[in-house]
Amino acid sequence: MTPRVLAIVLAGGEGKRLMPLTADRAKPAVPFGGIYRLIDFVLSNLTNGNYLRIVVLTQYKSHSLDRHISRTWRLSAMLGNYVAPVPAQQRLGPRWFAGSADALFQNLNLIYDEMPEHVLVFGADHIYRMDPRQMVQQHAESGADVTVAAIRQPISLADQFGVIETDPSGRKIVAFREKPKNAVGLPDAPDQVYASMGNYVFRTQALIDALREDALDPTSKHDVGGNIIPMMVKSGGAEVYDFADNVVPGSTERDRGYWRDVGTLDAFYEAHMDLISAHPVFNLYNERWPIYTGHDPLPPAKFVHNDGDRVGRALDSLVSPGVIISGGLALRSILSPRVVLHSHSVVEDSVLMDNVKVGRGAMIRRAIIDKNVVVPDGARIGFDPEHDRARFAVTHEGVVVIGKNEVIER
Ligand code: ADQ
Repeated sequence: MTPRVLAIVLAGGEGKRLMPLTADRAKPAVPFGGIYRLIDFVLSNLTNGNYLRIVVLTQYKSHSLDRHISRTWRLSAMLGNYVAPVPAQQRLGPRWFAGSADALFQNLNLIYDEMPEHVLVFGADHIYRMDPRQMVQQHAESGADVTVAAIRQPISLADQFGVIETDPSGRKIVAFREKPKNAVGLPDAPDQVYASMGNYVFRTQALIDALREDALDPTSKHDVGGNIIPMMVKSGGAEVYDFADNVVPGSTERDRGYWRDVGTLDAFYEAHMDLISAHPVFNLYNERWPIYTGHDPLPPAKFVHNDGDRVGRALDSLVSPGVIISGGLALRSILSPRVVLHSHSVVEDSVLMDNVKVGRGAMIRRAIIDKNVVVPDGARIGFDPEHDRARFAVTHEGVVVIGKNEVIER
């Protein structure tokens, strides 16, 4: 028999480093890859793995996230399945969650309601495919209090992750340091660390006990990575699940092991660029492990030439339903639903979100443009760094980012 499992997705993060994309939506609701939202990836992994009782803990600017979940993620209620967004309910007084462990603590009733054998606690803002059953199986066989999914990452990124040290067997966690400033590399690869992916499987009682103990500690930040996992490491019950061992049905040598934390605008941009090569390292076309999302009933993308010599074209690009390329050109770009490129416009190496309109002769290079922005005729974006910095956000790597509904002067 498969064990009873409750999955909890932590979706309350603010995503400050993704501003302006998170100005009025929670990070897990940020659009990705034309037709998806970040949260679709974790929810697809869980549902493809047949974990069909899922609560999503939200708090910060959760309106568009709630709407997306309730429109898209409707599982069969008749079989007792659900994806339920649960907003911060201030059960324990008039305050928001202090940290992710506090969010879990305040929702312990959801765990008592289900009384599962294991509780999956997964983050909501990563791009990856993972079969969670393989992790749960290792966890159940080992009898650990918690099993933490881990992946090797460059040591330069150590201060963004929970960094894990294991005993010589490679399984038992002997140290877990949340976002350390001076991490030490792995014995076999000094330029790498073993990073927590922010996905955990807990033995239910061990999680309840740890959350209760943490809630009583006035010095705690009530954070899963910062407090709960280190507490379980101390008591000797924490193990690691190596993501390199995960084999997703339908995956290939090429896209196996792909995982991206899109916590910064540059990482968000790079993960998009990973989608568009002829043989992408992240393959959206694996039908044995689909990434689910919601669709408006839009017409197919249309390519027309209406200006004599100008043919509407797209190359090395993802083009969503409802797009019209009318005498414009898209190169190495992601066009979300309802984007329109007018004659003589050129969009290169860019991510255009829902309903962006690009005027006649406008040129866009290395940009992320959020929903509903109208790019005026003849505008230049991504060509003059100084002019761009004066008007828009520009990332460390020089990607121009224009927020939702922003009005662009010519
Ligand atoms: P971070 O992502 O920096 O590191 P955090 O900001 O706590 O940690 O976010 C983790 C998840 O919890 C995200 O999905 C976020 O949306 C959500 N979240 C945060 N606060 C919440 C709250 N109060 N209520 C509900 N949800 C909340 C974490 C781990 C690291 C690990 C990285 C991997 O702490 O150890 O290496 O993820 O990216």
